[in-house]
Amino acid sequence: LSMIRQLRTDFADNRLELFYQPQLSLATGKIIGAEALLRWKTAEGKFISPAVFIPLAEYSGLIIDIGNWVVDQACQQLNRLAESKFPDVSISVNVSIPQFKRENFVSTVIAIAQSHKVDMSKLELEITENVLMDEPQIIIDALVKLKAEGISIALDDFGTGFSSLSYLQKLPLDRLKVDRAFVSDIAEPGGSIIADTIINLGKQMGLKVIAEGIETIEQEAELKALACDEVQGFYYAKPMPADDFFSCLEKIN
Ligand code: G
Ligand code: G
Ligand code: MN
Ligand code: NA
Repeated sequence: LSMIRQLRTDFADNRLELFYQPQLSLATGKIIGAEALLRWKTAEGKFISPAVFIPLAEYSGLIIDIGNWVVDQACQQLNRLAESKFPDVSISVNVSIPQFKRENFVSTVIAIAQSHKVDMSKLELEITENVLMDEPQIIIDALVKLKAEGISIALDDFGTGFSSLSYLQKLPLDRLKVDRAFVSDIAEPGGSIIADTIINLGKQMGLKVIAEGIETIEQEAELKALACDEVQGFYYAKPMPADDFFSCLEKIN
């Protein structure tokens, strides 16, 4: 409980920061986007992982205000990108289930994006398949509305959750993210079967496929052999502050 109180205070005091992890095209080696990832910077300057505090934010309802702030921050960086030499670079933000369940979630996201006049197609929302567990039709309707505004949708952690493949076709998706659980053993004998299958599934559905959690050159080579489109992982870059991400773009693109 005291940690929730601390999170509320620190959020109000601007102690949350969005980091950005580059996403690269395997064909060109250029950065094509970034995933925005929250970090909580304590007064002592320590960073606390969202794996620790996102569940608290969800439980306490704080995730609504934090989530809106995340979209706002990402839109600010999108406008910086639009004015830079890299206007085609996109930004993805993670959205948790309680955010999606709010009646005004869709209109709020659209209002924030419109207030910044961003190119909607450069903003991507990452959802997990678990979002479909309770009321799939409500979620599908919400995604269709976001899509109609031009916002992109990615399915994150694909294959690790509790949803049925039958929903996959009903979702207005742009990208499929191959979870790092299916990348970690990809360079071992027999270790690439699931990644191969997910990549083919995504491509046959007309989606871009991005693999995450790439840590070695061997994993990259295997993903190239499997014709995966895009990659993200510590092998390329860790999540970093916005200014570092722009330096990274200057260096790589
Ligand atoms: O950055 P890290 O790997 O520690 O992130 C851990 C988890 O926290 C991931 O599942 C990620 O999706 C989630 N996460 C990170 N940033 C955000 C955010 O801005 N909003 C939500 N809802 N989840 C986030
Ligand atoms: O659940 P989600 O896919 O949003 O989680 C993203 C998380 O994965 C982030 O917290 C990020 O820090 C982490 N991550 C990104 N790249 C790598 C990697 O190459 N290896 C590992 N172990 N974690 C990674
Ligand atoms: Mn993600
Ligand atoms: Na993931």
